[in-house]
Amino acid sequence: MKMKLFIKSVFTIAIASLVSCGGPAEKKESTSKGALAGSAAEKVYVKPGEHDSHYAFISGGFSGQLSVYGMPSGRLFRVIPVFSQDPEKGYGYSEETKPMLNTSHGLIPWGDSHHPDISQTNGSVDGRWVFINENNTPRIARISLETFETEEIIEIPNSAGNHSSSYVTENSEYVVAGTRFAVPFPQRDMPISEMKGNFKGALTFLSVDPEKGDMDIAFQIKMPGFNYDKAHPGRNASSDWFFFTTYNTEEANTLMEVNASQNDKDFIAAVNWKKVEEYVANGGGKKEPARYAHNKWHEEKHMAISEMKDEVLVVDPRDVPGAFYFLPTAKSPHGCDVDPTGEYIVGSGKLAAAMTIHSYSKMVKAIENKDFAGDAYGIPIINFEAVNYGVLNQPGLGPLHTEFDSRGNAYTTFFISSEVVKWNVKDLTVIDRHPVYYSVGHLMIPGGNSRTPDDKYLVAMNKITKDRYLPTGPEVCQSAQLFDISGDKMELLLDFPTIGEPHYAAGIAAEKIKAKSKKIFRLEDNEHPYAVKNEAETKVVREGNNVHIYMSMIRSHFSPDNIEGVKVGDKVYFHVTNLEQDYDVPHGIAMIGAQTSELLIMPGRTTTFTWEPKQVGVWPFYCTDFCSALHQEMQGYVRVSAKGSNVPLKYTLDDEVPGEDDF
Ligand code: K7E
Ligand code: CUA
Repeated sequence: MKMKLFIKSVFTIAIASLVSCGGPAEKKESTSKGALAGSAAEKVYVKPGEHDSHYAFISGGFSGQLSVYGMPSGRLFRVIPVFSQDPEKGYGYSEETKPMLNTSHGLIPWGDSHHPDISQTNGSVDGRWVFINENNTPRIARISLETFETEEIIEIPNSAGNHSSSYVTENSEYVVAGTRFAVPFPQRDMPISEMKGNFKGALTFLSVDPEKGDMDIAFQIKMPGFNYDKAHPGRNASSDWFFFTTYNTEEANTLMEVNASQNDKDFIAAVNWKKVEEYVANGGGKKEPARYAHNKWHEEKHMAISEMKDEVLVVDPRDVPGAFYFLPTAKSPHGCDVDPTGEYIVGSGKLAAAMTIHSYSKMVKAIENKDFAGDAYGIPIINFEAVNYGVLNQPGLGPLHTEFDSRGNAYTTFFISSEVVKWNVKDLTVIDRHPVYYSVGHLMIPGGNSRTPDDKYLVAMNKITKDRYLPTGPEVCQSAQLFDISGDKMELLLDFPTIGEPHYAAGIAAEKIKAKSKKIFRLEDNEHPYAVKNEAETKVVREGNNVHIYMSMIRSHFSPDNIEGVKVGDKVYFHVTNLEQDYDVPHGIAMIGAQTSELLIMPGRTTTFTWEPKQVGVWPFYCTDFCSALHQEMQGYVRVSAKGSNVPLKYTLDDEVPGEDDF
């Protein structure tokens, strides 16, 4: 990783000079022009108390999370915990959320999140859910845009490096998860050197319930053992298709930087998912054993339940003629992007001098005419000339990703030459270029991967910042840069730091989400088995060595707040219900010596943490969230006696047992 970065930065330096002599000279930063800087500031200024016009959901990369920003201000609102534990929110620590991180390998406390994608209706982002993939231990998550919480995580079996994921079809029929690494399918013990022809590449299609969003693995396609890097669904006419870039069509298993860069062209795999769906509906495919976790949040119960599943429906591409083709594409392509019309399929060959743009209508014709150049493992390879719309020559160095506006323009990031290039998709002409600081990966235009881009802003996400911010030791932040793309020229407006490594992002107009954002959980709907609806119901129950505290919290006390009769060796469950029914009145709770995190509990919600006291004494707990003028008074004690002591179990609030007489 370090080595690679080093090589990349050497490249950057070597090539920067190359580009700056060839490229337009007007690229001096707006900081030198007072007037320009002023207008940029106005464009990102959101007055105190006013709202941003857009949400941006930016992946956290190796943080495993998804962060929520406002555009154009670049203000950070929230980090949604998805694949990594988050003590700030108790996610992955509370008994209710731990099952969310369960996998066939056990509880995995960390993940690598890459590509958020917002659900769509009729090819437009609809603001219901965000999907995001975990790369390391292959998983796909679904996040509710009412609660901004992770509602579902499904593990992807037979996959490794879940990277060509998680993209949705035009009506969110499917979320796609493609494997980056070819692996034995199913996994087995075999010599690595026998990879070629024996490893496979799984492309997994997850169905999405149109009402509730619940996911399920519909089918898994056993493709040849290439590396499937990125993916994009078709749009409009091409909407029955899904496209995947591949690299390592050499099927090399060592020193990949050399051995996987031999072929002049790799492929974009075109998959007609409608045909596969039909085949499966007619009984096609074979059930194969596979172990994977399916974790779902149950809103009424306020908890996640993890289920282990044991088989998956596998489709051999050779059994579905007419559904699979390879489109030759230069060279080790990374990004795979389809324009809003659905006609142009852009492959970003990160090692090639030219970008390959394929034509969907040419592809259809070539398939009709069987204009093929042989096959790979039984999948026809379409002749390059027969499918290629054209190439964009020397647009920059190291193209990675492309997004689109609604006016026929594409915007591509160039990692090596550190710039965003705007080009006309039909004419294949470069219109504008703008440097970014530095080494840009993805970029995002709200709806820019859909039929209907909302194209005022573009966010470039950069891997390296070096001198852009105040130094913070050897590790400096990664960052995003906001552009105004409403005019002919891109205008850089703002830099803002990001959390973790921003790979991709998804953006949407705020109106599509704002009004339905949840404010509280209704107490009367709370079916958590340990919930209490009022203080009279609070109690402490001993079951052997387990002590269950049914606790409530309201401004500004806990009930009960004095507990005695707990012993060393007990496992104490704090089941805590926040009785508040007002917006923005969470309470927190933390217990000295607890080996979990604090809990931050929203109004109407019940959450549980465990505590195994190791020492006798009288131990305090307190509210961790400053909730009222009497927040500091929101506290209590648990008396812990020696193992085998006969101090009776007792729990009180204001010296009374809750629920008795005056309660
Ligand atoms: Cu989409 Cu970063 Cu996962 Cu390119 S990847 S940058
Ligand atoms: Cu409740 Cu502070």
